[in-house]
Amino acid sequence: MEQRDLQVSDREVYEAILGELKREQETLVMIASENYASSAVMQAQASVLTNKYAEGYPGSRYYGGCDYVDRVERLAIERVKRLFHAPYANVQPHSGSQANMVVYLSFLDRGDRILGMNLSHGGHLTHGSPVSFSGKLFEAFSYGVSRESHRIDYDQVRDLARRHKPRLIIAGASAYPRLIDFQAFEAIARETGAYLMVDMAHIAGLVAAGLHPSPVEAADFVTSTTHKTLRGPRGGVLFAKEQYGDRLDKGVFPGIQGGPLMHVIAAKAVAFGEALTPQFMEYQKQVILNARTLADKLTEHGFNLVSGGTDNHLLLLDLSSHGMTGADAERLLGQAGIVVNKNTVPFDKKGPKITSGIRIGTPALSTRGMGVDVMETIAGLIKMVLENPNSESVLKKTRNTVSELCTSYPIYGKPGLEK
Ligand code: DSN
Repeated sequence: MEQRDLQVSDREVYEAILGELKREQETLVMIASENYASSAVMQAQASVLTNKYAEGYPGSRYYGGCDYVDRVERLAIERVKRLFHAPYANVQPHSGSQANMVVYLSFLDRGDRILGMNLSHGGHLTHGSPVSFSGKLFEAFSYGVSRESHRIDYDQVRDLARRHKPRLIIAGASAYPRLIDFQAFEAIARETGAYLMVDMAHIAGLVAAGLHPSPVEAADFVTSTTHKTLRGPRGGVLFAKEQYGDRLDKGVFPGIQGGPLMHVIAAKAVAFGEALTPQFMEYQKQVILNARTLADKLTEHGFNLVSGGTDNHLLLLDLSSHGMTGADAERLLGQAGIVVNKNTVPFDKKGPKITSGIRIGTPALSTRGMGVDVMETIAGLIKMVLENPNSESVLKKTRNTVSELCTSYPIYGKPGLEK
């Protein structure tokens, strides 16, 4: 087979990738669920392992020639179990949604009741939203945060669980800036006879570093993505109590997936190895410190933060008092080179396409090496842009500062796909 570099063989795709690299280098990525995987992670993902079919599990495959992929999958499993002190792990789910689906389809019957966090209070689509399979296949109920504190209303969770007797309670969130009390969820699940699943996708890196309480002991099942705070390749992973392992393995394959993505599993193994290092713990400390600094500064600048602050890697700004929608704020900040996403805030009167808030996260900027001094600067930039929505000169000045910051904190060495 003739070997040609992508740069030569497919200019269109090459240039699109180069454009994305430039965008990631030249903007401040503050989407709370995004991060920069290491070059080693990307190297593993871009490897020949993409060529291999390996349905089944290490030592028990439906294809020959699996010696090396077996080695890689065993490494990934062993490392991730060590990282989270988990008795069982499955590294094959293609995504967090797939991992959640495996749990539901393995342990629930169609029409069973589930209880998850309201999407507009910070939950996730796959926790029972009517537009997702989770709300279509199961009878979904939702809990939320208290109107006063914006923290999860555990009394409401208990009341709903007692009243509706769900078969599964789901904890975990996509836009919740506070610690989650997994033991409180466990007590409610035990009292009401429900399984407990924790989707720790957003906080997995913090949990791995011991900076957020772990759900592994409290929950029957724990699901996660591997690419958010955990900083691996895009993908999913699943943990459970030992006794559920066989059923979950069958639930992944042949339940809902065919051939595992062995190149992605190799990249997961690399990321889990990185997460076991002391540097990773330092990184996660910085993620939290940066989020707190941003929260404090933005509060000083007169912004209203959902729950008044943050304990983790993200914060939610409620912009109602600034007379601005989340959609407008996302657009304005985007023009200035600060990339965030619009997000509903609890009890939002606006829909998900407009919203009253924005979600801001620090995992990606912390990976670039930015610290609290930069966060203080960025808080000032956010204030300038949002308080001067019609000022071209403010936009220009902000873009210049963003550009200087991005140049000082490169992501993968010099811009360009060439190493
Ligand atoms: N879409 C992800 C997020 O941005 O939080 C959750 O899956």
